[in-house]
Amino acid sequence: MTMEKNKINPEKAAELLRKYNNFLIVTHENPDGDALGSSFALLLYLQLAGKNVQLLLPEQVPEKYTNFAPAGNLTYATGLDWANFDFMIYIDTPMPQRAALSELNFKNIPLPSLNIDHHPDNINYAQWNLVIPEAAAAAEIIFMILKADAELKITPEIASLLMLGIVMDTGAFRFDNSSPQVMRHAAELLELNADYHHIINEMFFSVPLSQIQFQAELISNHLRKACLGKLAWFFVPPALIEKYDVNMRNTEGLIESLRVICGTEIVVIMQEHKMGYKISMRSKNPKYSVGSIARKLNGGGHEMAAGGLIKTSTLKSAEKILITHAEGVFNAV
Ligand SMILES: [Mn+2]
Repeated sequence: MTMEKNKINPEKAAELLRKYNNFLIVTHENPDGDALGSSFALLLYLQLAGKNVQLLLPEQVPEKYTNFAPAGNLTYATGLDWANFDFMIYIDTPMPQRAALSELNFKNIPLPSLNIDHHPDNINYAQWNLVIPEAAAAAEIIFMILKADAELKITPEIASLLMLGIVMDTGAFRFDNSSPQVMRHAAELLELNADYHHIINEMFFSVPLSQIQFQAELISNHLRKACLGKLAWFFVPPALIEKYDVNMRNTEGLIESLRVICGTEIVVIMQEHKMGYKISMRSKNPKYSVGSIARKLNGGGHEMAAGGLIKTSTLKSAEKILITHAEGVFNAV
């Protein structure tokens, strides 16, 4: 198979969905609301179109999202029988190594593939690539594809799943990626009866008390600042995670509690990792790219939201490295 780096538009993607019949959908590790909402929506849509579809997830659906998971056709295995598929779709995945297929050699996947993503650092690795960095969420791009396919109706359930992706990747329309277009798309999804009320209740108004207490203790005892308060971070002690029995998968609320503090510009959650210290970063200001820091620290992502890994053995040196990179970003402006 020739792997031309074909860049395509949503119309062409819709055509590919019509043309093939046996789909394998994959998304990235630690799947978030956008990865899951987009994948579930596409799974349902293709099923309605009478296609065979399998969604391969890197792990069990996180508890927060189990209510949104459609029944059946989800799998966590990596021992796939390629003969069951004739087309593969990557969703929200900037490079194939981030996908759920960790045990496979990506170069040997015997299927034509489509890469649907909005990460600016996407490397256009598939046979067909629909990468729109201006899109706030992969769900927004899936919506464009489904709209381009005039044959099928978008059901309220599919509209809700796409809304879930958009809501989570825009922080319910508070982040910098909340463009006029994504708001128009959200309005259209509401007209298609997306259950916005349910999504907001589940995602933002349903935090377990233990999580709030965990957060309170982190803020009281583990908040650190540098660069005149423009950089703020938590190192999350493993003992604290254990004490409150929290799932560190849901760190969005945690990073929120740093982001809201007056004067902060770059906020970071730092956690132990077998190879050093894992960092998840958010910027409040487009002038300060956390994406640029992440790319220097074994990671990647968007300019305003990114993650990396500081490979060092002590917390002190990890913090020093973080501060140096943040200073670099602040001083460059
Ligand atoms: Mn996304």
